[in-house]
Amino acid sequence: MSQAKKKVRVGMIGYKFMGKAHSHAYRDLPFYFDLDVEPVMQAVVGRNEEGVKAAADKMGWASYETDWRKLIERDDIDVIDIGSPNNTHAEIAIAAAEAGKHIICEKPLSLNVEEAVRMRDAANKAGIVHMICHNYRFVPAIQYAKKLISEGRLGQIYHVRTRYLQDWIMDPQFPLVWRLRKDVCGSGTHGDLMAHSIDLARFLVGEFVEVSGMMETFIKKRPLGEMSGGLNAEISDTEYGEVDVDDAVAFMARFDNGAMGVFEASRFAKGNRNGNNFEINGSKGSIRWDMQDMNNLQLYLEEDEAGSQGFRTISCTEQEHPYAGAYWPAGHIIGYEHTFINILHAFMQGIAEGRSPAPNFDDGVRNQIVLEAVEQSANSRQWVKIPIL
Ligand code: SOE
Repeated sequence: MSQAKKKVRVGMIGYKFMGKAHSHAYRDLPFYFDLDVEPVMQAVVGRNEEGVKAAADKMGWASYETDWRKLIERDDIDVIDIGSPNNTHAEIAIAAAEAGKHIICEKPLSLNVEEAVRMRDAANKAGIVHMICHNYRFVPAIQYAKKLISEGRLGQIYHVRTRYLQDWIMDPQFPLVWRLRKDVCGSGTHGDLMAHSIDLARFLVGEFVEVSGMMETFIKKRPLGEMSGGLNAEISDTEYGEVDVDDAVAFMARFDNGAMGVFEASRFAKGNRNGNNFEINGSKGSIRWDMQDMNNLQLYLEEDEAGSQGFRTISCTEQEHPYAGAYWPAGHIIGYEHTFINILHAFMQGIAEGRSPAPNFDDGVRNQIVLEAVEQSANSRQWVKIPIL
């Protein structure tokens, strides 16, 4: 007779865009993967009772709360999943760690390095399992790129260049929502989009050594308003407020292994809805990847026969490609939502084995250090060295 799996009872904070992605992933996870534990969608939290009740019913949560503190006090909750705005992450995560709950937290980890370090230290002191939700690491094509680079197939890495471009706030009438207010989100495009590119570069290339950056805010005042679901928003007031975060950011970097990096992120790149892409060049080959064609990896290998060399498209949907085999037969593609299933798979297995898989709060701290160094550099117009904390 097979033994019942240990139940891992999840309490999730926030039920909008990321809440929907995480809820879907918890529901589908056991469908695709044989886990060593059984995730249970125990409770969801939101401040608006009507909204959170409807979300719980629709997404399959067994109960709801309107105050995250109640969730942390509950002894039928093992995991706190944080998808609320950035200025809430530190307080919630530290309280959750002190209560002995495992934590998965949306990116960026916090508003600044000081908060991120406190979160990491609290999590490590409590001995709980922790992760930060950099979901793009879990795209099969990116996991495969990591394998190729680790095996030395691209040789010594010389260049990484990343672009993360969107266009959803370009209308000057798009309101001053929480994602555009420094006190709530820490930074704008930088923490929202560039944080992902920094994570991918750390995953695939190495650690940052120094950076030189620039940042720009194109629209300086916006009407007040709130997010209304997905990336939509509604104006709630006739008043205008000052925008105090970046609309676009670019920086250059040096890595510990001698590689050079060029990074660009913007929410002012018309026509780019979620244009997250990069190219890496090594002494023996290159790779290119684009989120809007996420199942494919473009690979150039010098070892290919002369005359047939060139970038070729690898459909990362075969059994050999990490995570791909859990889904469909080769060639049957997966999408954005599966990146969350994959990362939650890593998290649940981490809980089963009592370890914090990468990217965890240590990665969150290192990411935040790079984010902050780029901001310092943009303000001072000087190169800034990356400290190790
Ligand atoms: C909005 O810019 C957003 O949803 C980010 O917050 C996510 O992290 C990114 O993956 C997609 O775009």
